[in-house]
Amino acid sequence: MERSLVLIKPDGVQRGLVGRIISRLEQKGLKIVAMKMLHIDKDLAGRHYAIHRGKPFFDDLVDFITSSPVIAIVFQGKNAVEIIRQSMGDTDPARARSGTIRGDFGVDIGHNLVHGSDSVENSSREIDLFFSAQEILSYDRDLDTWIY
Ligand code: DAT
Ligand code: MG
Repeated sequence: MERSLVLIKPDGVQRGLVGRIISRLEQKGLKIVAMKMLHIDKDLAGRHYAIHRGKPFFDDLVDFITSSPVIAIVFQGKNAVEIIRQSMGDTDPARARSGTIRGDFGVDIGHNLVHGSDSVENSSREIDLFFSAQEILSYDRDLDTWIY
């Protein structure tokens, strides 16, 4: 089963949207296998967003993601990476379709509420930045027989 790192960014936590964002992904059928709240420091932000270093928005992005606590979650499921990207919507909430998290809750690209890994390769790199192997739990859900 695929895994994806999801972050509920500082705006999602500050606006009280944590439960609603998690609910959407849970209702889709994805399984939570790790979760924590943390305040990302500059070092972790730089490593998580290393691919964007040098871009014009990089400094603002790091300032934003380190401005207030986030929720970090590992979701697991068949095609979890792609399903989460679809559920999040376009990077720019102004362009994201209705029915997506960004489309329904945001208006500004600098405040787009959630992060989701964009590939399986990046998901394992990102998960390793936020979670130790012991923090990722293995358990059965009875309802999975009704999802798959
Ligand atoms: P995504 O978060 O959809 O994977 P990304 O990886 O291209 O998007 O960019 C990471 C974050 O950087 C994104 O969530 C918001 C910010 N960002 C991206 N492009 C931007 C831009 N043109 N102006 C301002 N912020 C931007
Ligand atoms: Mg990205």
